[in-house]
Amino acid sequence: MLSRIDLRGRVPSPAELRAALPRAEMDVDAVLDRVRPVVDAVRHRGVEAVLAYTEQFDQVRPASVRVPAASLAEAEASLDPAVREALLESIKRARVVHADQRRADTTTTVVDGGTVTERWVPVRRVGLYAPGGLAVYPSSVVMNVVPAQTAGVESLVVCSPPQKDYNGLPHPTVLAACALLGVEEVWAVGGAQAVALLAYGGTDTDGAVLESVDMVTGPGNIYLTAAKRLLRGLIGIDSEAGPTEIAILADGSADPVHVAADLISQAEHDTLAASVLVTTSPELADAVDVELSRQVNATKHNERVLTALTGKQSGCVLVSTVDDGLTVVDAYAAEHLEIQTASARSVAARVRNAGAVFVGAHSPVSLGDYCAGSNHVLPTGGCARHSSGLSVQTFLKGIHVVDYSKDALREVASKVIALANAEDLPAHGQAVAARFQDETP
Ligand code: HSO
Ligand code: ZN
Repeated sequence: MLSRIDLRGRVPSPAELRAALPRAEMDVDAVLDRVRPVVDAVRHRGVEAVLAYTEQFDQVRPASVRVPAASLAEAEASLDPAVREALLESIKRARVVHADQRRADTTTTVVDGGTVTERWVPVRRVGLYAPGGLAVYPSSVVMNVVPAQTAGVESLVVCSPPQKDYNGLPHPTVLAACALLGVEEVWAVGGAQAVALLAYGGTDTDGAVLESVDMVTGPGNIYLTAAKRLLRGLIGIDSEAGPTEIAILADGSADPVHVAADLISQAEHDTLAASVLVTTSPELADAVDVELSRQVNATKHNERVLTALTGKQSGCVLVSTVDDGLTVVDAYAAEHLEIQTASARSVAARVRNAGAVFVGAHSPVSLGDYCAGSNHVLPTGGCARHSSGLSVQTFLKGIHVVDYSKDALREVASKVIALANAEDLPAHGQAVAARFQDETP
């Protein structure tokens, strides 16, 4: 079922590998021209434009865009008890992990009387996006809200697309997740309109005001991603989310039933989702193929899964050794990487590039999607080479606080003046010299 690339006996360079490995194409630039007018209209016409686009794209016109407090309470009250318990567990575990991520301020004494402090300060107001589309994602509400709250973000708004079937409100499970997390401000808006409204602010039909935010995070479709790209700078963003990816590095010790199930689990998200197996064992590759055919038939979203698994973004790479496998998965830099080999922990410790690593036979990606405590908003499309998943750090900015006494400044004054002169910026040097004018040289 998976197309095969045989790299046994030769490991290309990382750059060659990147070109050779299967990958989904998501051409965000190609939709920028379609998204720009949406962003401009929301900038100039606010909620009126949001409602017009919502009608066009979501086929529904909510009475108001701000979700009433009563609807949040109602969604929480009517939540299935098992889902409620599961969401609370997911929140609890995420909170425990994210609480440990908070960076401490550091103060360095550079010289006597001269210190530099790095003070970590939360972004004041953020907009968090929970997508609609093929599935609903209350779990993504948890993954966005928990790190923001843990960072100490003061003001937080969630946006999620209005649903035709729910009277123009976001999906009730999304609303219930907001309520369980203590989020009070939720707006029923999706896609590019949501990012534009968050960036520029607006006033609802009933006078409720959405104050513009400093930062927007959360995954969404290509149009939302394009809007983030257009508005980056005016607002901060997390990394751009593309279709989800799972790579599995496995040897002959892996269980083909588990490997196939995990590849299918992420293929379920999207026809463009990527499922990649990298293995030293042709026997495992064959057994996984057999299992995939069996399990795909039985899975609910089999059409979507089959399209994803047989798409050019998915495949199986044969390698000679686990070391070569590591070279391949590092070049691929998957959003999710499972290590299903002997001594999985020590193999995992050598991974350089992955959004998240799942170690051994009992740490499937779905665990991380919901209840491991880790975050599931992770870099895709190879961005794991340079970026991290969402964390408390995403919502903190480091401020350098420079505090020098007169003596400490005097000690280094000649160096500052020399560098300023070398850059032909003598006024820079003068700003230091002016402090010592009364002193005889
Ligand atoms: N695997 C997705 C997250 C998710 N899965 C949400 C289920 N719900 C991207 O990390
Ligand atoms: Zn998932």
